[in-house]
Amino acid sequence: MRSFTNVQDDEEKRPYNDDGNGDDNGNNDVSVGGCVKIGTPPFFIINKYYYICVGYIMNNTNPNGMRIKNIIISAMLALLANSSIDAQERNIFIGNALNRTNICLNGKWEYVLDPFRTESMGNTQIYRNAVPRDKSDRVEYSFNPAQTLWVPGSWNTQKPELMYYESNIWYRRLFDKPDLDDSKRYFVYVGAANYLSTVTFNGKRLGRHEGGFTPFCYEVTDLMKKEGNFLIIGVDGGRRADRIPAEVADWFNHGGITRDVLLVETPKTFVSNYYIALDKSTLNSKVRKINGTLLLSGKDMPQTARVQIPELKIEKSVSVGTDGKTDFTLDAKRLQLWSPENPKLYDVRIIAGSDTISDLIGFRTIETKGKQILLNGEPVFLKGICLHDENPLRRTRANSIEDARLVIGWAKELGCNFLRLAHYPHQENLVRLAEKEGILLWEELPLYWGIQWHSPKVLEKAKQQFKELIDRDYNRASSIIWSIANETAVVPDRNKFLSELADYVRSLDSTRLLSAACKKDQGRDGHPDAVYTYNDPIMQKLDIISLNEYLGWYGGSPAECRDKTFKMGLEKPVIVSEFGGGALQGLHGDKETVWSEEFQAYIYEESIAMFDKIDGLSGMTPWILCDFMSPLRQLHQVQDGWNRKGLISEKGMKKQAFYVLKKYYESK
Ligand code: GCB
Repeated sequence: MRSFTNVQDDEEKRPYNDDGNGDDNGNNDVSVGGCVKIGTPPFFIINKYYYICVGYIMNNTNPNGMRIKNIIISAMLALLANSSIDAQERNIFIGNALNRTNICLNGKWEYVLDPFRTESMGNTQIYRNAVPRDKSDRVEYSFNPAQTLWVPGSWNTQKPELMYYESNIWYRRLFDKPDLDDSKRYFVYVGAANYLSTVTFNGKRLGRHEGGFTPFCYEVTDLMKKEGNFLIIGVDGGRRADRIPAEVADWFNHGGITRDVLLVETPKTFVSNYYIALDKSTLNSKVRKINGTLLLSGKDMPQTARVQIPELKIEKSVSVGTDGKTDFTLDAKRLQLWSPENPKLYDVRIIAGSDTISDLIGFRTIETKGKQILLNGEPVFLKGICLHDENPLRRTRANSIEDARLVIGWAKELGCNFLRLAHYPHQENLVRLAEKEGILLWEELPLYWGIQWHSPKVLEKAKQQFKELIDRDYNRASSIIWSIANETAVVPDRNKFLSELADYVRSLDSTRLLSAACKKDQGRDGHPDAVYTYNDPIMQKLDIISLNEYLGWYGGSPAECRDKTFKMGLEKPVIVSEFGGGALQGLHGDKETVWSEEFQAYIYEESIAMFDKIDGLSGMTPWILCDFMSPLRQLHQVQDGWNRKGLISEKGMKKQAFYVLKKYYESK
């Protein structure tokens, strides 16, 4: 029988914990968040050529003045050639890319490893796609014949030798476009690549994108050829102190191009994105209002665009000014609201010149009143579960509609109407399927352990990642909560950072609620207190107080749940955003035997009973639906690289706790 008397500090028992001081020892990547045009960081380019030149000079055992001079001149010329791209606006966000005319570039891509991140080998940049001109020519890398990786996919789980690889890989995709059309524009769209991507096309650098979970695009119109196009993307999968996430996280760092890659084709002037939502102040009106913003890209402006919702007999002309942007309002009579019980979606069409884009959009409101969350004006209890964006059966990143169906099927069987998409933006397929299936969503950024809160650069990265997520999912009725951080220590730099981020997110989107998974005040004291209090200052900025609490697993015993009460300083709804414990599916013992299914079920029983008494409890998302890959979990024969807190094993087998939670949700 296990004794719990010697269990000390819950926080200290974790494999790693946020001390609130992200170390400042990361390298200084030049790109500051998001799509960065090449040329934005001139020092990087100059440094790189300097490095190549100096490297050559230093290493050349037979120095030849002329040769070195030529190399320097050609490097400077290459620098000038590159900077001519700087002037061009290449990166632009394209919303709803999956539903546009496109060529899917998924499949087998050739690759070259670049473990030292030199970007060039034998003095030739890898993105030049060089091949020896003749038998005496020397090129020190090759895509032909090359090794291949599937895109989308995590490189780690495709080849044993790449399992823990975290440096650079250059991917290449060749394609022809025989029907190349001069009246069109072309964009490379990447659903996500983890973490830092250098995008090049037909030998030109287009830019760098930072952030492993959000989409980005670059325009390639004037570089396209009918034959022999080569798209080369270098992906650096490294963890760094100045990245988001930072160096240590309790999930597997799946590197590479992990989501779809498309070549999107648009008219010269086209609808690049739109933001459409029900105006919550008109919820109870007979004629409700739908607010929208439309963004056009191209030269054909000003012009008139049309917005249609045929099923509601809505057709509205809107004038778009020279800035390519306009706001509009639609009057909607007899609008059916979107809800989990009735996930009604309307076909919304936007027509601008020769461009037509359509999307299935649901209309709902979400707000709080006192300690309640109101969906369409009615209190809702969020019966949720946390999720990582992995398919445990395939043991890799999720990246398809089938992967999304698998987890949504399990969540529905559990009785859920809500998912917490932890700890970073999940694949768009999942968000869209959730909308069709009536599942509400919490979405978040990896603002997790060890973030450099003091760094303005890191704050910019966080803003950029949020912007990209909102650009992608603003129109999704399923998505109701933006969470700005997970379990971060309350220190002044972090409070300032998160406060500014909260304001920023609200300035982009006022149609959703804000939350963050917070810690109790009794941080490092184990579990002696009978009353848990919550006074994290960031809660002032949030709509919902969310808390992670592992009493019974990280310290304390499940039985102690009976003695605890919770005291929130604020009149706001509460979500228990994490609780749980680990169990190896198939391992049985009595309810005090750690790692047994019985022990996990016991934690669930006691925790649920404890949390259910919280005044203002509006939902819970226990940790977690499925066992997930984590390098922090190495207990042999129990974990073997898996965090075992799932209710379902990596083989798809349900553990006892699954049924404990299901029973509770059936009763709610
Ligand atoms: C947490 C973290 C989550 C971990 C979990 C655990 O509090 O938010 O990312 O995986 O605990 O298993 O310890």
